[in-house]
Amino acid sequence: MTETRTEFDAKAAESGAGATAAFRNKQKGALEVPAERVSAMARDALEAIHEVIRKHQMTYEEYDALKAWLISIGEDGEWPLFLDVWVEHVVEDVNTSHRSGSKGSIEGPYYVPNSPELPPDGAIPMREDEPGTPLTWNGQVTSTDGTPLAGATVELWHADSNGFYSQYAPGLPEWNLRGTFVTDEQGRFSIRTVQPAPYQIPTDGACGKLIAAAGWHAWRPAHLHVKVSAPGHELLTAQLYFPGDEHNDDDIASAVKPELILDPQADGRGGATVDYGFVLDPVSADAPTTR
Ligand code: MBD
Ligand code: FE
Repeated sequence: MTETRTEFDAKAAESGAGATAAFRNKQKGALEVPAERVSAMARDALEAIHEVIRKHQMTYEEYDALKAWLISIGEDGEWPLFLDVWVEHVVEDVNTSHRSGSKGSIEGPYYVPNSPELPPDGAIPMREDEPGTPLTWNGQVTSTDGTPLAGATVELWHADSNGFYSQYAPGLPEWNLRGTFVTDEQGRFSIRTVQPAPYQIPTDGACGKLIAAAGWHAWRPAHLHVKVSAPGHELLTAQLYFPGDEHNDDDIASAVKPELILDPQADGRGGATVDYGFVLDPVSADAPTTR
C-alpha cells in the first residue's frame, strides 16, 4: 500500500476539479442576469480585449497561444482559481464600498459551506498532531452601533502549515481547519487553531503556466478566511493576514488591506494570541448584495 502524502501528491487538476465542482454546487438555482446587463458588460469586456490587441499589435502566434491557454484553464478546472485570483478583488470592492463596518476581502476558491458547528470557545477541527504554531484568537462581533451580536456565526477556514486546504488536497481529514463558531451572549468568541503557511498557486496547472510564462511570482501571503453573519446584517467575507509576511505587499490575488493585518502576540508557550473582532453593517433597503 502506498501512503498519500499531501505535500507530494497535491495536483492542480485535483484542487481545480474540486473547486469547479464546489462552485457548480453553489450555483444551483442561481438567478439569471437580465439581457441588458449581459449585453452591456459583455460588449465592454470584448471592447477591452480588442483594445489590448490593438495596443500590443497581437500576432497570430500570440492569438493561438492565448486560445490554447484558455482551453487549458477549463481542462485543468482552474476557472474558479483564475477568476478569484485575478478578478474577484474588484467585484468585492464594488459590492462592499457602501459599508461602514469591518473591511472584507475576497472569498477565493476553497470555501466549503456547512462546516462543523462549534461553541464560542474551542478548537477548530484539526489532526491530533497538527503541525504549526498554535494561535488563540479572541474577538467580538458587534453591529455598527456597537450592539454585541449574540448567536452570530464566524465560519473560519484556512490552509494548514504546509499551505494545503482540506477537501482540495489529498490525505487531509474532511473538515480539517474548517469550523463554524457561534458567538456567546456578548457576541464573543475564542478560537484555537494553528497559523497557516503562505499559499502557492499550483505550478502544474494553467494558472501556474501563465505565472511562469510572465515571470510573476505565485504566492499569496498566509491568511485566515472568515465569513461572519448575524440576522439582519450583511454577510462579511474577509481574510486576515500576519505582519511581516513578505507577500502582504504583493499578494498575487490583490486581496490584502491594511485593516486586515493581525497583531499577534507571543504567548510565552511557543504560540501566539491575537485579538480581532468584526463590525457588521445592518441590512439596508438599498444594499446591492449580502455576499
Ligand atoms: C487561495 O487560498 C485564496 O484564498 C485565493 C483567493 C486564491 C487562491 C488560493
Ligand atoms: Fe485562501
